[in-house]
Amino acid sequence: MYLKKNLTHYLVEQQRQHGVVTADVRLLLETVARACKAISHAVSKGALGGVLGSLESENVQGEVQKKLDVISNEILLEANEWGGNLAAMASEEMDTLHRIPAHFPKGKNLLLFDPLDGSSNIDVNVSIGTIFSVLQLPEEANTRDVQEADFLQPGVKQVAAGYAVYGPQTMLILTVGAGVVGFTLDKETGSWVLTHPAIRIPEETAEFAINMSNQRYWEPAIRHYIEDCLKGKEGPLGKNYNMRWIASMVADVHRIMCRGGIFMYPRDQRESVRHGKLRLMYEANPMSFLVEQAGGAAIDGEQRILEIEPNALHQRVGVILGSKNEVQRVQQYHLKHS
Ligand code: AHM
Ligand code: MG
Repeated sequence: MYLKKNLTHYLVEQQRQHGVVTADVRLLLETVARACKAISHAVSKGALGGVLGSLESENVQGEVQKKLDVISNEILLEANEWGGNLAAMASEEMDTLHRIPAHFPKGKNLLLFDPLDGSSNIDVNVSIGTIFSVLQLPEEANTRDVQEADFLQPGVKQVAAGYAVYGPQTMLILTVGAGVVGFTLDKETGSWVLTHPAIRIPEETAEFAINMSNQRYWEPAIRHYIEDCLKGKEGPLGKNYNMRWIASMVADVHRIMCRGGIFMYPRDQRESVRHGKLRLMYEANPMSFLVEQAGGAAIDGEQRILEIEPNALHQRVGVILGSKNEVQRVQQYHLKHS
């Protein structure tokens, strides 16, 4: 064997043997992966490429845009526009949907992405990433212009989701609904090599990830749960917990994919976080699909995230995901303290 199994090989196999991937979704995923390679290259140049720092613009949620947020968004749009597999795209960094221009063929899929997640870490050389989700265009939209409403499908309808993490290695973690696999970018050959053929999240954990500085705003359920974690072995949970918080969801979720844990960005009393901070369509849904496919669980507090009926493209949601038994435990706290 001269060639290692790579993304193309994996996707062709999924298409041929298991029938879980259609040809157009396969090509679309290859294109997204190609865009992630270009983003990885821009990220790794850092100050040498003049790409660090902020712009004067704000995105639709009033957040200051970093140069790399905008560059990554443009790379994803440019790579995916002409392939013929998409009807429209939506991004955390754009006010509304981006229809495929009329001079390109219109495909049957919708692509949603957070082009560069973990904005606060961009300028400090800490892991960041791209998150994406693929939906099918509803039948009735084939004969008319795509509308925002066509994107508002619950997460269970996703046909693929994944993230690329730009860290010490660049990796692509992917699900097409048949488990979760991981590829590492071989920067010498440019190939996404299949290095993690079956990612599973351990059901038990004693490691949580939460921004503790928001403690005074938390709802009672989260406050009680974390208090009990901090009591350690002598407390009601009977184990000593460790804490990690990178503040890049991609990097925090990636750690959980590798060794288990629970990640929480709950709703809290701050006006801007009343419904949660993270975005349902670009962050919570794709990550929940991945986590469930790896044997974990994902809820907003009470409800399974993938079953939430979205009502807006930029909707926010509370997120609690990771090792199954620990997520269920936090759900119990919510039921008890609601
Ligand atoms: P972003 O999409 O603007 O980067 O925001 C999302 C990020 C997540 O990656 C991370 O979990 C969270 O925001 C960190 O928020 P905080 O700085 O409040 O801890
Ligand atoms: Mg984000």
